[in-house]
Amino acid sequence: MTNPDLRARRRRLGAFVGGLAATALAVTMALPAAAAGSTLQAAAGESGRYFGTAIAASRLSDSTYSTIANREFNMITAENEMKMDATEPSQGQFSYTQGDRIVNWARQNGKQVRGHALAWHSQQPGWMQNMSGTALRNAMLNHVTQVATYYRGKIYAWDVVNEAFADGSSGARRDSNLQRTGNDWIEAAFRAARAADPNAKLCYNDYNTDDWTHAKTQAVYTMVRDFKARGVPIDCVGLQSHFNAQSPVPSNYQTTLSSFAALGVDVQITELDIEGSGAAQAENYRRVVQACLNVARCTGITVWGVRDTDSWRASGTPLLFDGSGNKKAAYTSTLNTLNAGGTGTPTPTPTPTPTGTPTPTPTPTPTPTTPPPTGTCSASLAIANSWGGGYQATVTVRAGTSSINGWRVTLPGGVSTSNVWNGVLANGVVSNAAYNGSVAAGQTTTFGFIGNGSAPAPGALSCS
Ligand code: G2I
Repeated sequence: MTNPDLRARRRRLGAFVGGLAATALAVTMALPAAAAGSTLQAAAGESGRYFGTAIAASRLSDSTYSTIANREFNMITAENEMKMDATEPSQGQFSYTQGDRIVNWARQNGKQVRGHALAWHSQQPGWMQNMSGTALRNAMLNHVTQVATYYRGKIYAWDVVNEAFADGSSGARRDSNLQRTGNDWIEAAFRAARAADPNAKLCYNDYNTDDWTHAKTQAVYTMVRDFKARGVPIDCVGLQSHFNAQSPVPSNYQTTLSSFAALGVDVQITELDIEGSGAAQAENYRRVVQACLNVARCTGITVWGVRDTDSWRASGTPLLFDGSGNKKAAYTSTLNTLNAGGTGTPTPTPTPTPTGTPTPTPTPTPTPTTPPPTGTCSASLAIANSWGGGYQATVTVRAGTSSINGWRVTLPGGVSTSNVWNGVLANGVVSNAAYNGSVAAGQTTTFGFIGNGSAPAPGALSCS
């Protein structure tokens, strides 16, 4: 499961050797040969990424299937077993037997799990399909809360809401019983998921959102940007990326990934499959994998099944292994591309220093040529939502007559929270996240949190 970050290590070694050369020491130091990952998970792990697959619980007893899955993949998505119809077949009666088979298999084999999916217009249980209005909204929120709570601590990322936008050129939300409960159903689902499992990454997941110029892509982008601006808790965008001749890999795919990432969310390729065969299919896989590797916040790739015969569209032979479990050209192309790496280096996870390797001296931080701004700030707290036992607060931070480059807001005494977004909590003080510290004179930014117990009075907070 844990893959050595070989590429980062090679880079550190390179920097170290460069430093020695600069001090004019005649050193001939052979770098270790680049140890290529021999499985998809090992090769993706070289750049700190995961490589996953969808798993069907009913196939785990097939040893060809489970052997490949265990060897190649380190992120697991339940293909159907954690959907609404599977987990709440009767209202208020939750069933986790099939989902647990997959989660347990993953955990026993040292793999992480992507949860799929908490709220969706499709694959609703019959009782929910017939509901509307407030009753449906409450049932959906209860479902999100119950399922995310049950799996709390076991999920790397949840697809909180799946496929909520319409296809075509409208850029509108998809009509559905959930949409008809009010346009805010998506953010309500995200808030409920955050409250239930504060440590899972929360994703919006959709298909036909790969081409940057498509109205649906732009509509999802606009929603995510709005969520980030208003402090709705969202951490990632999932691009399903189901490709075929009618829906090919777009030439601007990397632009789509990097544009979402620039909003301050992770991007994950969540259901990749590409119909085809041979060299053409292999080339399409290469393009998708390379695009992810070139975007630092593209944190992993999941293919939607193991062998072609396991696919929801088996006749299109869209996966990396044939029906007998043999590696296809698309597999080799994917593996080689992962091993060659890209230009988007994720924030490095700490790797142990190899024994006997000198630690390079850190470069001193250059003295700033302009003094740090001295602007003051003010902050005010509002209660966005509350319920028995908890509440959601929004804090607006405003720069005074000068711009500020970083802020710290002291939460009111008695506030209990471990769940802050757009800010970093330490000892009752929230400071800016990496991306929202700079606020121009007179302008504002916001952060939010879910608090336990009763809400504090709204009003001014101390800001420095
Ligand atoms: O349709 C492809 C995917 C699109 N994005 C969301 C994913 O959740 C979706 O996955 C597919 C599964 O791969 C299929 O396996 O979702 C389908 C349903 O929307 C799944 O199909 C269902 C059939 O509809 C059922 O009749 C069948 O019992 O698969 C079930 C289990 O084989």
